[in-house]
Amino acid sequence: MSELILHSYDASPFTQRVLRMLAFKDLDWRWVETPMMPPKDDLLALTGGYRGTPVLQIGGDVYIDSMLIARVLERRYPRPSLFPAADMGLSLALVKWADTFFRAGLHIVLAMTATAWPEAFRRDREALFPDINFATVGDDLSHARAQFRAHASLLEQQLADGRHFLSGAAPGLVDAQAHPFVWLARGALPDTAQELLAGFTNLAAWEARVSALGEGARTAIDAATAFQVARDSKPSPIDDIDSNDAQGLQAGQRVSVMPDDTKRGAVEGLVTIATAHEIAVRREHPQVGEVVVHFPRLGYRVTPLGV
Ligand SMILES: N[C@@H](CCC(=O)N[C@@H](CS)C(=O)NCC(=O)O)C(=O)O
Repeated sequence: MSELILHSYDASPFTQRVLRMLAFKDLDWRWVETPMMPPKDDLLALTGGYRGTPVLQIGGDVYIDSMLIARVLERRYPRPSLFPAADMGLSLALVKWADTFFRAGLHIVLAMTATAWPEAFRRDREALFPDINFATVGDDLSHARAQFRAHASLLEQQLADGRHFLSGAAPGLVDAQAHPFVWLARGALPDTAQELLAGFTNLAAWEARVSALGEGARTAIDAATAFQVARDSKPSPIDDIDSNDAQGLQAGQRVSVMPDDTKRGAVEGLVTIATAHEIAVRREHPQVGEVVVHFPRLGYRVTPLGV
């Protein structure tokens, strides 16, 4: 039985990223489907307050964010590598580029569809993206369209020498990062996607190639089964504190950790890992027992709390 338990929903492009990673490594995994909006009591019991998707559980360790999940999968299943061009730092740095690509697609989708969304879902997403004004996002549609095409053109350019994947002959993290935003546009707004991707023949062939790799092998389970796994496991006993930590964090210190882009929720706990790449906190909940919740450091705000 696979140790990998993904808590996610399929409509999320960030979940799709992880599905591509699982595909490239041809992994078996178990799946707990999470709702697209609150209430998400099961997920919150596991994470301690993070409501987003994807979340990867391995025993009593809970990994937040597709980029940290990439590191974890690479560490545990090194072959085939997510970094076929031996460029891990650069590939991971491209997450910030990919976020900008996502934002262009998101603005288009919001501008063209959000007024037709069910009221409760629209309000939830407005709270999730406080930096986007849903009432006026449509005024800038033309710019968002241009940005989306400009981002997609970089993929077309990278593929212009006939390579099969963005890093070369084998698929890697950069493919997994970028592919979901083309997938999102094609699924949500096929006609618009057709216009904005017009003439990008290398990109279209790459898109089909990446999609054809699938998602590994998925087995659906319920949250209770995943919680039992957490209760039966001990989180990995790592205490890894960078002596040069930028915030001077210490093992055992109580902190809160939350994304610095959207309002996906904060998690409180005691620091077990504080490195330039990762922050992890230990916490307990009656349904899951003791777990360690891990986040990337990049893009997550750590706030020290009183004892
Ligand atoms: N940087 C995060 C972004 C995750 C993210 O924003 N996911 C969205 C769905 S695409 C989300 O969690 N939305 C709120 C929700 O589903 O409750 C990652 O790469 O995992």
